Amino acid sequence: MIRDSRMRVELPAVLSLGSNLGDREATIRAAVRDISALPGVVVMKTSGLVETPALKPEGVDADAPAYLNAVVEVRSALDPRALLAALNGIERAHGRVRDIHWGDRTLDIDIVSFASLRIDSPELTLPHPRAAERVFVLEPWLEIEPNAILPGFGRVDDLLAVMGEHATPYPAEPLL
Ligand code: A4P
Ligand code: MG
Repeated sequence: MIRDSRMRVELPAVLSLGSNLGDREATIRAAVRDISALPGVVVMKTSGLVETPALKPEGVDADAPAYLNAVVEVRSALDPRALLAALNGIERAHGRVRDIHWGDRTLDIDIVSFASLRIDSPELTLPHPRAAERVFVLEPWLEIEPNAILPGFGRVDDLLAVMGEHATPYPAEPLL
């Protein structure tokens, strides 16, 4: 019998991509292609790019290179841990090094939500614990899913309405 980490069903998942080093747009574009090439993963929708200043643990850092971010919606036959492992592989392929917490990076891919799953472990927390307060995640997500809901936090349009902040749209061709 063949055993693997693919589920029998495909479930919807929302991924956030970010880059603030190197050719940010090219890296995010290549990463979306890499995601769509993963066996068991289909990219359903891609947002436009947005630009925001780097958020560091101590607050916004206007001296650090700014980020480009985008959100993609996928259907995944990989279970959440297998999907995260595959996404970490794509980060590594694009030169991601992990040294400083929230440090500058060529590519970060986070799982924002995976169906309505709630998981609370250090290796994988679902939904992503900081997505609800990040305009650079919520705005691109709302663009592709006007009725988006962040499980446990509520409607994305409501979350954005109370933030009173905006990310700057970054003109680019569609990501896929
Ligand atoms: N991990 C747990 N849950 C998840 C999940 N849902 N998705 C674990 C992805 N990873 C998850 O991540 C640290 C650990 O989180 C991993 O081992 C993984 O198993 P990391 O990518 O190695 O390091 P990180 O990204 O520096 O840490 P962290 O805490 O995930 O950072 P965030 O919250 O992702 O913030 N400013 C702007 N403007 N735009 C950005 O995109 N991103 C960050 C990173 C900071 N500032 C930013 C942006
Ligand atoms: Mg991350």
